[in-house]
Amino acid sequence: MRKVFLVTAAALSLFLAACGGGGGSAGSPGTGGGSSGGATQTATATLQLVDGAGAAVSGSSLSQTEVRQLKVTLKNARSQVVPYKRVTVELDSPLAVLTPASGSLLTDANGVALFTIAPASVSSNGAVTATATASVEGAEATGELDMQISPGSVALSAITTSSSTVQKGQSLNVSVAVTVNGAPASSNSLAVSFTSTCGTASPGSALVDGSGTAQAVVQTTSTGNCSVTASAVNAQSRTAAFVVSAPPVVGLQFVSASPTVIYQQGSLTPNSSIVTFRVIDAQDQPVQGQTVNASLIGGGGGVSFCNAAQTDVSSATGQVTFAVCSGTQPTTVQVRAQLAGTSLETYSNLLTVQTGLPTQRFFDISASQQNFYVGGYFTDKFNGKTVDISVFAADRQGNPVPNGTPVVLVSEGGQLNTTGNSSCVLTDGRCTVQLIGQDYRPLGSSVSGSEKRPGRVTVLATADGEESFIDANNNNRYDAGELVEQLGTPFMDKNESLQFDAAYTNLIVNSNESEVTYPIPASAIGTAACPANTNIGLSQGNSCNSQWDGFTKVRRSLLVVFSGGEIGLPNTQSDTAATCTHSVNAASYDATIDAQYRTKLLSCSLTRLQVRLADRNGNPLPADATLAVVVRKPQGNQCTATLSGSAIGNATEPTEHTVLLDKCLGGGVENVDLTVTVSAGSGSKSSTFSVTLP
Ligand SMILES: [Ca+2]
Ligand SMILES: [Ca+2]
Ligand SMILES: [Ca+2]
Ligand SMILES: [Ca+2]
Repeated sequence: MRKVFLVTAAALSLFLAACGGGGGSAGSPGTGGGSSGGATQTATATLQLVDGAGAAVSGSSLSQTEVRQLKVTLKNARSQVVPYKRVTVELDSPLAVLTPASGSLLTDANGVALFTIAPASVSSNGAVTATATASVEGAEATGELDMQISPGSVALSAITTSSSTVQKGQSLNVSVAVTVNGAPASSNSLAVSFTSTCGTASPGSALVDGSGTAQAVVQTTSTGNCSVTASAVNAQSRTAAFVVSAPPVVGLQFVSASPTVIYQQGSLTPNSSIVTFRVIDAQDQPVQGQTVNASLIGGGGGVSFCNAAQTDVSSATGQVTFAVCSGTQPTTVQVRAQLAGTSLETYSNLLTVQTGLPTQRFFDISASQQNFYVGGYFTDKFNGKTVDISVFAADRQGNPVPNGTPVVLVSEGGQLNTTGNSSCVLTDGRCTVQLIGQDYRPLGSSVSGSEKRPGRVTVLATADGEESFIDANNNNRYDAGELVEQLGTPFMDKNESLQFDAAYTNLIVNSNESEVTYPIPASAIGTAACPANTNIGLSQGNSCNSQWDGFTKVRRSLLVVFSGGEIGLPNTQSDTAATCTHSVNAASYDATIDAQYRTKLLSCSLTRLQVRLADRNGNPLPADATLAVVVRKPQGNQCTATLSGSAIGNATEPTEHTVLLDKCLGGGVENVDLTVTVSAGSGSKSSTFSVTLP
């Protein structure tokens, strides 16, 4: 009965297609087994589940452990196999996966395409329908197959480690066998997680390899009784035990001394350094809880550990620290660290204790220009030009004193353009401040034997420092009996008398003036005469003592001239160059300006003349003033003049200049003009000293 029905159904469908007069498609899908019966006239795609050997699998169940293939046989309407035709298979569920993943293959010579099909995972559970489709002679052939998927039973067994005991920092291998439904799991079919109580497993999730095992490496990071556990989904986890032992201490490392240079007590800071060592094991890892003893190697001069205890216990980072304090003298020292109860030891780098203080012999001051256009009293004046005052300081070994050492500067006149208390701060052994030309413009001194000229400015620099001494035994520190260059109380010698003048009056105007002293530690002050051969004019008289003072004031002074901008002409014709005449101005020089400081024609002939140039204060003209010479003469006269230089130059006293003459005939018609030009703000001013040849 059933067979007849099938034939009837096929015939009916053919009939319907013919009556419709449609596109000629055979229309209805073929079904599995649809090729039976003599009258079938549609193409068919027949699906069958077979094993790896091609044998039919009864029950259409996929396997978690064995190969299953989906066999698609393609036939045309005449029941002939269709070779080399593209067949596409689609699954209606992600529970199973096909190979190739594209789901399409060509049929072989027998009209058969073989796809591999497997559960997507061992936990896949349910049914899946595969639908095969192909286009045969203009019509679509399709077929379906329903398959059952059952989850696999996963088991972990036989977990093993490569060793049962390791030292911390070492690693061990761990592996576990994986079965599914009792058979070794296939490669990459599932992942096993590894965790350890004493380190990290890598990879944390390992895929099963081709031999049915999963493996990882455990890197140990702590000590004790440890374990590693393997686990997989739906499987009982497995654990293996191992022991991690502490590695032996193998070394002491010097880490740092901070800072590496400290300064002697009573000098500068810092006066202490932290010296750090590290206790390590064979893996270069820190070891905690180890006792380390320290001692000093070298030293002297009072250098010591700051704390009485010279023992420390290593921290979690394996570190021990010791503080070293400077003494009263310079030295070098090392710290020796030893692991208690062992012969393990190491040494720190050299730690240097320096004086850090400037010493008098290595303390210096200079100016970028010692004579600059400011003027005052008998001369014209100009405000606002500047010179740089630089201070240089080194310790007794000639090394720069520490950056940040302050220097105090004071000036008799003008303005020291500084931030803070008229000081500059040493960097790389030097510092610079600007001196601005402005009031106060100092006057001459009425003190007998002192400087009578105005416009002469004393600048004094002081800093904390030490007296210089002759290190007879070359140990870089003062020892009793070594020669000392004594320093007394510093003062500003405004009137260049080389002595402290507590009070005096200015020349001509009789206004009051006073020199000033600057404090030093009381212990450095005495009543003895100060040396007559060193540091002249830098200590108040009878304020020196007979001891070496490692902490007093070093000092140095500098004279800066506030030059006028015009040549001071001689008041009268000079008698030293009687055969020549020159320009004069009877009102030029005040009687208090001594003759040796005045402008003068020093010598004169038809081949050469020599002059001294000064401003009306008897001071040099500005260093950067230009000097030029021209000859005024009758037409046709060949007389020429050349100067040996073209600028006034750096000086604190009036400058001398030579003019060379050529082809000068004399007769009182040749005038040699020396012209000084001084820049002043946006313009300049010139003045001329004119000499008429005999
Ligand atoms: Ca010495
Ligand atoms: Ca002065
Ligand atoms: Ca004086
Ligand atoms: Ca002294």
